[in-house]
Amino acid sequence: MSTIDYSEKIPNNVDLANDKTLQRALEHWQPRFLDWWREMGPNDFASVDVYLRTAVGVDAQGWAHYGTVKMPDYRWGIFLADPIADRTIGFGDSFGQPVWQQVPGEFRSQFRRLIVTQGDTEPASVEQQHRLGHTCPSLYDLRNLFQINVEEGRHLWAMVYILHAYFGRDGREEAGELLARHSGDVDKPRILGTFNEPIEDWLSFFCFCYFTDRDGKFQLKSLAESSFDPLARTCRFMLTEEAHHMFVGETGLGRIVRRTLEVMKEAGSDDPEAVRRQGAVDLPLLQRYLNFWFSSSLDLFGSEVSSNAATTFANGIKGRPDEMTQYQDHVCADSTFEIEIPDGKGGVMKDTSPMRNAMNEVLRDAYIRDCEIGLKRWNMQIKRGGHKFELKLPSNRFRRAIGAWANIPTDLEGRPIDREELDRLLPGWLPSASDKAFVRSLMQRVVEPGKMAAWIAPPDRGINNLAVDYEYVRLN
Ligand code: BYC
Repeated sequence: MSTIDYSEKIPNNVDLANDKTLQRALEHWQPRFLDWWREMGPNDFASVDVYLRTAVGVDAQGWAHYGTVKMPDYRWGIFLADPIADRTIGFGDSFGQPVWQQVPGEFRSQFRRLIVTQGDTEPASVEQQHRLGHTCPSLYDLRNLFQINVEEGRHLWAMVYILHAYFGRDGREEAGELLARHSGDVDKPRILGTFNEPIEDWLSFFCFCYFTDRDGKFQLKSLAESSFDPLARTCRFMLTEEAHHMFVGETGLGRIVRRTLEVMKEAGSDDPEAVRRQGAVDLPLLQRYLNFWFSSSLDLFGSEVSSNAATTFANGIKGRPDEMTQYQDHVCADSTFEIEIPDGKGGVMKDTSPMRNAMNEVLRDAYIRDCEIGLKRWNMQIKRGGHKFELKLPSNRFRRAIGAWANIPTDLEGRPIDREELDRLLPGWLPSASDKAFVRSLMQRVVEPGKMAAWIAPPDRGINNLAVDYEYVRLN
């Protein structure tokens, strides 16, 4: 097991001290990262003490070490999961051959493109969440937001290390660009659509953690299968941290549902107006937020049929999550996958794609199944409360901006409809201006230890076995 060297300016377990050129290059990038954090991160909270988790090792004992830290003093560094001895390529044309410790020249640009796209999302999410701290529903939630922010910062470090260490001058330039693009910037936006959407309230934040961080899980798992071993190892370690982000999303939304059910019971009514009068989130409103963030996150998987996806699979660059345990055929040279595409006449038709070209869709399908788990749980709560309402994921054809269904008007079930009909119905399917104004009105900051905003139930337990009313952030 490799230990993390915290005596270094950049904590790492990659023996950075023995590669002076790389060390110098990363030490040159480090102050630019800190400048970016000050400008774009939760900097209004730079001086507060936060109960944070920091990795001191990459094994089960070391990755979750808790202590009180001021965020700018968080030790962002480079942590790769330990190598797996004699690891071989798990998919594609080179199946069974030894994995690579360097990037093969012919695959350089494909790797770089994926690593840059992955890296771009990490600082983007910190930028999106820049001001949320001011409206936290509790100190417990504030701490979770900051934990996610510092870890997304570290995930940026993970990709920047790979760019610097393995992609020479191109990689250094791309690392610079990762700090130059900004979420929602008109001239230099982030690469993927969802990461330019504003997150101005905590309901959006919890939806983002539930749906968008889950895309992160699937993409990181696919890259953790890569034949380029340093990339696989860095993604494997990132996944341990990513799990907490999805936990925040799932429990956050679950706590909102629980609170709403309490309010419905107290009011003796499930009328949305009655729920709103009590300062809680009515279920149809929650459904509209789910519709928005789920459909946006579906686009993150790319087109249903993609020659990029076929090439990266064939070349052993990007695999499928849990390739070894979930699939029998790891080469997929002759298999096919059935997809549904628009028939050009206002309907839907089935088409058959070579499996390799359909890898984005294979991932998206698995992602949708994973998204359904939380909804089942929340629907059980709603049913147990004696209500008929059921939360649903819209069809994967609804409101798509990427792929075969991009800009094809459909209803929530994915049935193609006229554009006029869509324009008429869409305000009932997505958060309206008045929904957003109402949600904004709920966002009043609550910072007394153990207290929760009126629209969210307390969590079942605190962090690291501490009480829910522990002072997770000392605002001084
Ligand atoms: N918005 O052949 P296509 C995370 C672009 S989240 C805008 O359809 P391909 C996190 C695509 O880039 C995980 N553009 O797709 C979560 C390409 O452009 P170029 C992030 C889009 O290439 C929360 C063109 O359309 N990681 O970690 O097969 C907080 C044609 O592409 C979009 C990754 O995404 C979109 N939604 O696959 C923090 C993994 N979708 O290159 C972090 C790395 C596609 O022709 N990325 N395009 O200019 C990939 O694996 C692939 O790039 C994609 C697309 C899955 C995104």
